[in-house]
Order: sequence, then structure tokens, then C-alpha cells
Amino acid sequence: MIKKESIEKAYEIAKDRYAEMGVDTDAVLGKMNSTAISMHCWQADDVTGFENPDGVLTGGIQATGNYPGKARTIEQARQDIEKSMSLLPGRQRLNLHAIYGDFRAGKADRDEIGPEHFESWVSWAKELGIGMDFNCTLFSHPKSDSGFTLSDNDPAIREFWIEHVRRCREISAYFGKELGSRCIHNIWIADGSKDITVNRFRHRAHLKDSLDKIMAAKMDPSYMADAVEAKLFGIGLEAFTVGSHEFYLGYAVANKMMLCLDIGHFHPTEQVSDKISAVFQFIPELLLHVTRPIRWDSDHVVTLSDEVRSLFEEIVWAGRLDNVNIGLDFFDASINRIGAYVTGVRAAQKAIMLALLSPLPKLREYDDNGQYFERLALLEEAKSMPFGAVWDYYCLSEDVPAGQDYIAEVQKYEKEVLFAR
Ligand code: RNT
Ligand code: ZN
Repeated sequence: MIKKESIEKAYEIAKDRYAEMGVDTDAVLGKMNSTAISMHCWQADDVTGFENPDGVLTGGIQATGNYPGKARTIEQARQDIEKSMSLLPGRQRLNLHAIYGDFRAGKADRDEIGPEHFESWVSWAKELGIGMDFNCTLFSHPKSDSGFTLSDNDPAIREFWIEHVRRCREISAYFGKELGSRCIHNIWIADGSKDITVNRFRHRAHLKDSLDKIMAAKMDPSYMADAVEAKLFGIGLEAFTVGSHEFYLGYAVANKMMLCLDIGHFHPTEQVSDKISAVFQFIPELLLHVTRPIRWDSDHVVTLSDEVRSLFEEIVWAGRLDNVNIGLDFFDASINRIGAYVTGVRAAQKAIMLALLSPLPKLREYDDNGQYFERLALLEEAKSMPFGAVWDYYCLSEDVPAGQDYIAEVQKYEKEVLFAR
């Protein structure tokens, strides 16, 4: 195990080095604790849910791999999420999808679900003292087989899904009220087609109309907030996606609601971090799905990549950390799933910490004075500051494993719990 004394010694030195750059590391640790990350429930079971244990994942997304130990029941999913949270510093929330309802007392179709199917989640969250976020599920269902839901040409199909999303907004408000913490309800739909369509306008008009009907119910903003998530394409839906970035950006601005940026949903050469300062000119809040795009949407486990680093730099540098709700979105079925959670959340937290540790006042001064060599040099030097010492000390002070020590914990849990399933 990493020695407590070496972490503390290293931190003292790091603290001095950062102080010389004008950065207060103790203040950074405090800010880390007020920045929650919303852990998505769907890494635990490869986006299967509990509606139907043999359910097939549709909607142009895929979890690839068959690593043993997948959570197959609601208890197992909770156990795995709790274990993951026990290895994480700071605060987490849980982000649920509608298909993860508790249907043990009886099945309910998507247009029939209500708060009663989520009571056991609420009492679980109360025990843990965490907040919850929510997502309607408009995929993996026979009524989405045409490839369209809220934008389908058939009014009966649209009505079915409108009812589902309406109910999901009510469930979200119920979470917010019960848990005393505002719940974010995110809408992502897979609607689109594999090949060229000549009816783009009509589908988008249907989607706009369906959203207007859904949003007509005014909800208490202290209980819930709405977000919309755009995408470029899905697998088998390559030619057309109804809910594109431009569509939802327009919708969010027109309706003063939150936009969800999933960093896997953009072109590989597009920088999602660059969108931050643009969208905050028009909207008050943002929701993130932090993931790791590899070629397609992909949903690989988050790592401390350049893109994730610059994403949080842009957020911190825009002074908007408190206006960004941080969710994750990966589902890797080829590695230990608890390890996936812990590695992914920690990577996002490290990116936040790195951004908070940047010597911003000095950088801004150089920038304002047109001292561009100095700006470049300080940006480069900041990269080799003893960041790891601050991170380890943060973990130590939060009483969770520092450095690589969580690997052994994950292995132990795998042996004792996951492989025994
Ligand atoms: C899909 C979207 C969406 C889903 C989850 C399960 O491309 O990213 O957010 O991954 O809702
Ligand atoms: Zn997403």
C-alpha cells in the first residue's frame, strides 16, 4: 500500500510549488468536494435494465464484450455501484434510466411507469445520502422498431412516447422532491435512418411538436430540470439523425433549457471543449456526458485524455464549473465493470482538479498583455507540476485508496463477489 507519510510529504512540497504559481491547493480540494459527478447506472449491466432481463439493446448503441460478473438484478447493480462509490473521493450522484425501474411487484410498459416503480431507488439513495438524475428510455422497445419515436410519422407512436417522457419528467420531480436535490432529466432519442431520407424536415417538425407537448407541463425548477442530448449518427442510423446538434441547440436556446453535450457525439476532429464558451452565451446551464470516443460514439471508459482535460479547462476558465452538471456515459462490457466506474470517475475528477490547479491569473495577465511566448511557456510548465501529489493527498484526505491502490480492492471484490455470481 502507498505509505501515508510519503503522500503527505509529497503534498507539502506540491502545495509549495503550486503556491509559487499562485494556486491554493487546499482551496482546490474544497472545490473538488462541491463538484459532484453523476454516475450512470448503465455501466453496471451493459444497458440492459430490469424491464426485461433478456432485453436487446437497440437505438444504434452497443455494449461490446462479455466480461463475467455483470449485474443481473437490481440488488447486484446497487451493490456494484456502492462498491464503486466506496473507492471514489468526493461526491457522486446516480443517473438512472427509465428501464432500471423496480418492476418486481409487476411489469409496466413505458407509458405506464410512475414514481411507484422507483420507490426502492429513492429509499436506497436516501440511505446513501445521494441525489439522483433520470433519463427517459426511447430505445430497446418494439414501439421504436421503425427507427423513430417522438418524430415518427404515425401519431399513435408519437403519442405513446410523449406519454412516456411526460411520466419520466414526473418521476424526476419526485426524485428531486424526495431527495432534496434537483434531478436532471435528460432526453436522448435514437430517431434516424440508415439511408438518405427525403423527409428530414417532416421528422424534425414532428420532434419539435412532440417536445413542445412534453414540455407544456411546468415543473418546479427546484425539483427537476430538463436537458436535451444531440448526436451525429448511430450504428445502423448513419445517414440521418433527427436530434442533431443544431436542432437541439436551437430548441434549448428557444426554450431556455439545458443542453447535454456528450463528448462522444461529435466529429472526431471537432473539439467539444470549444463549444463551452459558445453555448454559455445563450444558455444558463449545461449537462455533460463525459466519455471517450474512439472512431464512433463508442462509449469507452473515460481516461485523462487531452480532450477531457481541455473540456474542464474551458469550463473552469469560463468560470462556469458550478453551471455544469457532470454526467458520464460509457458502457464497456469487456473489462471489470466496477474497475470501469472507478477509473472513469477518477479520470474525470483528475481533469477537474487539473483545471482548478491551472495558474489562471498569471496566464490571463500574459494573455491581456499580448505576451504569447510567456503564455505558451507557462501553459507548458503547468503540465509537469506535481499534480499527482495533490491528487493522492486528496484521496488520502477522503479516506479512499490513493494512486493505484484501488486496483487490488477491485480485484478482491471481483474474486469474492462478481465471480461468485
Ligand atoms: C447514446 C447517448 C445516450 C445513451 C444513454 C444510455 O448515444 O449517449 O446518452 O448512451 O442514454
Ligand atoms: Zn450520452
